[in-house]
Amino acid sequence: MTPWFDPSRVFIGGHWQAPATGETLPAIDPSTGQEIARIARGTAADIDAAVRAAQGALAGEWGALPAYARGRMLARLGQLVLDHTEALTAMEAADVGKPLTQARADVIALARYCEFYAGAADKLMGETIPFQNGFTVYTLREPHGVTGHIVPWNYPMQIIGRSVGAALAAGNACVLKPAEEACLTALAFADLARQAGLPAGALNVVPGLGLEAGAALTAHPGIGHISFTGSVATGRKVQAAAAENVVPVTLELGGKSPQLVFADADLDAALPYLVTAGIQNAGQTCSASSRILVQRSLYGALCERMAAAYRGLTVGPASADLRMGPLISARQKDIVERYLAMADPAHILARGQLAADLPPGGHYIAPTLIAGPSPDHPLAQEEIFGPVQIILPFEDEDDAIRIANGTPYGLVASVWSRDGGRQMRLAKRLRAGQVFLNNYGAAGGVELPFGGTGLSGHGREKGFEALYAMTTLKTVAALHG
Ligand code: TXE
Repeated sequence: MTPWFDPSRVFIGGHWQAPATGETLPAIDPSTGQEIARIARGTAADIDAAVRAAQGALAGEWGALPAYARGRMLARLGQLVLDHTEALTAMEAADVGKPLTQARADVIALARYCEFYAGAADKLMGETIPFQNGFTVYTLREPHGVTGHIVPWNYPMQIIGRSVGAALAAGNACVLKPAEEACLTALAFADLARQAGLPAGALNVVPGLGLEAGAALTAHPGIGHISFTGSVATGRKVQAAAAENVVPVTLELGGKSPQLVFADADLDAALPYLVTAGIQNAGQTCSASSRILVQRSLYGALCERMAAAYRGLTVGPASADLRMGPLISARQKDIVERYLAMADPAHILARGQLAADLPPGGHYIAPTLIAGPSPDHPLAQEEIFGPVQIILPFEDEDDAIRIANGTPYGLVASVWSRDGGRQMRLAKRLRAGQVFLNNYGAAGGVELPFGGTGLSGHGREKGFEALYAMTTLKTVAALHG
């Protein structure tokens, strides 16, 4: 896997250039622990140059484009992403450790975001508002200006698609800071944007460390909106930085999302979702389902069926394309192992297996299914961000809601039941930004507004809601008699 561009450079104002310090950071393959590239170590000076380039784009060619022309460029960009499916798949698999099938799905999702926002760009409308006689009042949706995008390492392409795609469609110019652990596909996206003819400065990509490039981006007074996906701790810092400049911020901070399985559920239909939602991307998914809540009468049977499914899971390098690859880093593996050490061995229902002959430097961990121990235990309360699922019994709807809503998070939730009334009741009572009825994840749904409540963050991405978030509303009141 050799990128077709030079990842030791930053992409600013339509050009590849050396970062201001000339320094680089290693890109590590999580499957092997080996260095696969050197990436630019952007700092405050590069961020400042990127913000200025974005401001220039807004004052120049990009800012002058009509909405349909922005959409046309995004459509071209989406097609270029599709044309590079295999190259991007290999790059993401090597950089993030995703099994090839999952990396390929992320490429397709990125293309879908480009397509969706390409089509939406010229359909973002204001309203006319009935007002006093003699007035005509209407609203205009205008871009914030320069938007900052801080992206984590778990789904780089999907998160870039949903946040940068919406921002560009709405007419903003973007400065993107990908995660230091995984930024190759962000840089590839920049080059594809160049190839698609995006005017210089409309999209700028500056890799670097969170405390250097990331903090500089959130503190920059030229930024009009910040989108952040990552940890709660960093999210707090990002919101504080946004408060200094009094700019809006969208925060997506993960969760502890439950699936509620009632005794009348179609278990055969549910089982694949119950397991996959916990182990996809090695559990490093903001909307991972890390809690399975089961009605008491079904608890023993479901524990057995899930345990059997876990024993059939094998973890291997991304290139082996198994259902699970490595974790992103030694640090992340350490976090997950510390949580596993909290579990009473008697409560561990099943573990998957590690493939034979794993590369020695990879960050592998066997997926683990744990019974209980109780809804308020740290294992059932905190985001582990690894392939660990906790399975807990509940008595009835009230008990299920008490446990499901009993964490500080509220990202997504699902209900498995054949009872339509129960589905509707629980969809209302669950504390979550998305609720799935007899499914989980709705296949990623680029069209579906996504975001959380509580410690899961605030603001919505995806769908049309993201376009509203990426604009500011102006009301025009004309008095004409
Ligand atoms: O996150 P950070 P990390 C959770 C998950 C994981 C934990 C730690 O539980 O175990 O966070 O992961 C940039 N100003 N999630 O350390 O620090 C950083 O460079 C501005 C959940 O990777 O939040 C990267 O680009 N930016 C999650 C991004 O923030 C800063 C996805 C995320 O890093 C910064 C990832 C600063 N001061 C982790 N410090 C999800 N919601 O899906 C860091 N960054």
